[in-house]
Amino acid sequence: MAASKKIIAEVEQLRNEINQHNYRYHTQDDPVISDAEFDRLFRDLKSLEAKYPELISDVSPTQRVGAAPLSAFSQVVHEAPMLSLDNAFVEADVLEFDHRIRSRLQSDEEVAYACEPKIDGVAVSLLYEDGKLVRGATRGDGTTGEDITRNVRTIESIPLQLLGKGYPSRLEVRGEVYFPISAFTKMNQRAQSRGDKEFANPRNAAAGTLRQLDSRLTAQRKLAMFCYSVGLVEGGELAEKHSEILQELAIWGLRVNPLVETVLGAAQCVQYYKGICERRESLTYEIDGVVFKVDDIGLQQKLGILTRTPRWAIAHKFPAEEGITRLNDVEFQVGRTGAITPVARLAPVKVGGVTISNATLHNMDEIDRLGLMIGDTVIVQRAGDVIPKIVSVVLEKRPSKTTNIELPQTCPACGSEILRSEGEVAARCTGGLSCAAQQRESIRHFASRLALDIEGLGDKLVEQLVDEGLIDNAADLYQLTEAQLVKLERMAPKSANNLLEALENSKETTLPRFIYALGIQEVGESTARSLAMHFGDVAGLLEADEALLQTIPDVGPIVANKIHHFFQQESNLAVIDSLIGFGLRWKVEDTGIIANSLAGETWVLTGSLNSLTRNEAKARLQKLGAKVSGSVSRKTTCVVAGDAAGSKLVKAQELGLKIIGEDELITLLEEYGA
Ligand code: JCF
Repeated sequence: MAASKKIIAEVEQLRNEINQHNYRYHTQDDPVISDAEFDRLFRDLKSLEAKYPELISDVSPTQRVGAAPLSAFSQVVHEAPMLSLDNAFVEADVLEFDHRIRSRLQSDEEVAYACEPKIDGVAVSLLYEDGKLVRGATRGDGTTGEDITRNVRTIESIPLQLLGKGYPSRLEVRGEVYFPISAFTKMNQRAQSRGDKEFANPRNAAAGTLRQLDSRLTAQRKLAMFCYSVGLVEGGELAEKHSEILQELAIWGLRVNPLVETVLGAAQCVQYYKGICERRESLTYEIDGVVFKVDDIGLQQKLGILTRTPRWAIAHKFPAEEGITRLNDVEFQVGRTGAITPVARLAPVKVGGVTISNATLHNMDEIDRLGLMIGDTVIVQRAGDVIPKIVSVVLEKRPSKTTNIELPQTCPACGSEILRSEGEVAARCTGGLSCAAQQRESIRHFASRLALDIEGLGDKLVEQLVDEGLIDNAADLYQLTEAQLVKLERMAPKSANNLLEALENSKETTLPRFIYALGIQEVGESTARSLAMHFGDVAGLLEADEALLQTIPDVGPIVANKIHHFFQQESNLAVIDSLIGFGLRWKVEDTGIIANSLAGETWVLTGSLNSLTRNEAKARLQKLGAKVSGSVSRKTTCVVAGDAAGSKLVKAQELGLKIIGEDELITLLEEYGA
């Protein structure tokens, strides 16, 4: 039986009512009806939808239960990069932050800051199109994340349909998904009673839950979200203050932390921090500090963005938590470039809810500085995600029998001599790529997330493959066969095939990732990107001498020397040749954002262009990190005026914005390599 107009209206009405109550309950924490009444509305809607399945829509509140498992998440390239935050640890860092901002802005006046608790969860991006939730993604490396739409749809504080009207037609909202403490504790108690593995803390639990391929499992665990900013905005405008944007988000049904406040000047930021410290224990979620943001979006744009962190925001982190324990032993690990790192083996101790049994000691100088001996009682510190460290020795508790810590003379992995060159802190194994530990670490680096991102090739597996003698270098990965893999312990045919498929997929990469993956000493992600932009291919890079290398941004004499040295080694060239031989290739185009040269800027294209299309111009600007908007406002950084530009040009002139022509645009795009 087809649904009558009356039924359609009834379904519509029920959905609106349920959405409103859902919002009152999950977002505002202020329900107006009882749970039983809510359940009744929900049941009514479900039974109508069962009777008239053609009325079921993606945004119906009944559609949050999860769906059949995916085999993998697909990747999402963020249209505007997802940034991270610079950290402040002490009051002086906050004062300095404010000082930097005021001197950059040349302002004598106090700056208004929006302050909020910093949620210890997982950063997530939500994309709404015409008010409908169409995509949820993880932050990933900030440029590329994973598509977790099915999982975010199960989170009740995330609206499937925005409320009210006036929202931009495309709106990307960002925030933090977290595990409420009470739900976390209950889940771990249940896991414990069943003998299942427990999660270390709510953040890990939230991350694990969001990465479930089976969204029905995600639906069972009650995650929540607070929104803290917007990314992409198209087809509409938002307010000009960060705090006002948050209010707009709240009106549209998105959940915003009620403790957000705007203050004037650094002293009030510090006050805010102290106030939140006092409330920390009483919150229903974990936080690891507070965030201060310049409230005025126009000022944010003036201040701009460094590679990954905005200049206009800072996280004031709570002090690390400390514990006291005994140093049982020190072992020496060999890194990717042969650097020998001493690692402390500790008597297990609980710090901030997490058991610690290892800590990094960085290098021999650090051991000297601490005056550390085996058998000592030590203070260990853990801050959020970072590796725990030893901060001091409790000398009063030093036992009569302690042992000196000495740098071994030979590499614990390959037996080659260990050398400590003049002027270098690190001692190094001289075994080079014949050292199994260096092989293992360089292959791990090659497969890691910011490099070739080979799914399923974890640390353990690399170790197994190297130990079994199946691979010596990254190129060998591409010769592995199913027959070899299934012989490994704990490797089912299905996982073997998944790995081979992941390897095949990894062959299509980008030049910056490839250069980074080579693991050249001193060449991090951002230097790799500069090298890729400068050379456009590996051929020129291989031949570059130190003088040429030094003309590239970020490359000084030391880095130039390391790069040059790397490409002088026959063994490295052989690996690169094999990789190319196995079909590794990189797209120069289509790599998403290739540089953050225009990050934080908003551009508007108007009028008609002659030598390139609007879409092409837009894509090239976006590759440089710019946002391209359809409308001119005070927030616009620059307007490109083509032929017969009309009202937008007039408005730009009225507002005194920067206006350039097509030729200037092309010069700029070429200059930045887009
Ligand atoms: O609550 C957070 N963990 C949080 C993270 C809050 C923010 O306002 C953030 C953030 C990461 C980056 N803002 C940025 C720009």
